[in-house]
Amino acid sequence: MKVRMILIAGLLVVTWGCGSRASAPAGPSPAPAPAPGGSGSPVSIPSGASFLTRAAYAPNPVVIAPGGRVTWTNNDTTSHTSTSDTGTWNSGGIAPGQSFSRAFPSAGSFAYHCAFHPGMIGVVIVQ
Ligand SMILES: [Cu+2]
Repeated sequence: MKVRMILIAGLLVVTWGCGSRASAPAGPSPAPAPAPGGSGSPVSIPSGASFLTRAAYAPNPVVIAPGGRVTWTNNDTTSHTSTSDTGTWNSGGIAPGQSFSRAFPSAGSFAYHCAFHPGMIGVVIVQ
């Protein structure tokens, strides 16, 4: 009985704490903005990418600092992927208009391609 009351009191404190913190910045920006100020380098998959080989990802190569993030956005009308040549990552199908993001913690040169269209190739350079 005593234990249960302590638990309830604890829950109340926790919920109250969260509530007050959430409403503190009284501004109309509820969405957790993905890295405003841009720690993510954008890579576009342009229209007709299936036939663009090295231009299927732009920019190519994309150069970032260690710990940086690359966000691929599919601006084509068919699905594509960002798939590591060595299997380190695989976005799965990125539908038109969708994007995929990944961080690269350590330096190196990381080749990738599209799993659906192997002619589409790109490189992420982390330095
Ligand atoms: Cu593709």
